[in-house]
Amino acid sequence: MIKLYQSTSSPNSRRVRIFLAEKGLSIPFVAVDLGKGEQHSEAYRAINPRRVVPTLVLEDGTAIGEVPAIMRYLDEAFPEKPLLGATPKEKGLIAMWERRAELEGFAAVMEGVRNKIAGLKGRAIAGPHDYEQIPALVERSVLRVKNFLADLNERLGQVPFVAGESYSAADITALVTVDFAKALELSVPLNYAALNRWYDTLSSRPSMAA
Ligand SMILES: N[C@@H](CCC(=O)N[C@@H](CS)C(=O)NCC(=O)O)C(=O)O
Repeated sequence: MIKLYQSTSSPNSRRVRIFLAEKGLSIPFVAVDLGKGEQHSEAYRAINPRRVVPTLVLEDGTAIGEVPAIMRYLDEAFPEKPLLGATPKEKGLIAMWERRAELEGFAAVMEGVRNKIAGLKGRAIAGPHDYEQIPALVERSVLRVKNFLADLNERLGQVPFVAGESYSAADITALVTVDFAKALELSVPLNYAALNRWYDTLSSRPSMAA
């Protein structure tokens, strides 16, 4: 059976957990304790030399890292209820919006958090190499996240879901970003009606707790 190496506290792992829940898939999870540094253990490095979670391991031992790649595998291997689109047009649009959410939103929060938190000193970028924090980046990250939230509110004033008419992987990445932004003490402004409406709609889905 396929299994997912993941961490409860990891927002990247949460993107995949929500994806699985939305598809109605239940697979075994293997916990990787990032606090204890288990991602650096020899055993985990043999699975994912990039030393990050999540990693999906297939029945034959093949290891797939990187959230969008894991999502791609799952959507193709289990085509029922596609979250990356069913037609070429949907696939293109969802990939575009999911990538924007990741690059402009999720990565901006990650940059801010990793350059701010004391526990991540010397680990400003996840992976096999150590990088010192650059505290001056935090202010810019906060600005980027604020702009992302404003842009997302504008987008959701035009369409019900991030990529258009239906729920998709783009909503998952955007939702996890909004929750993750709380680590930078950023929440959705009350007057962002469209973004708050979308967040409330998504909150009622069972996958929210994943
Ligand atoms: N690009 C990777 C990023 C994965 C990543 O950064 N994961 C974080 C947790 S959210 C991690 O494993 N961090 C380990 C560390 O900080 O050493 C992906 O898409 O999966």
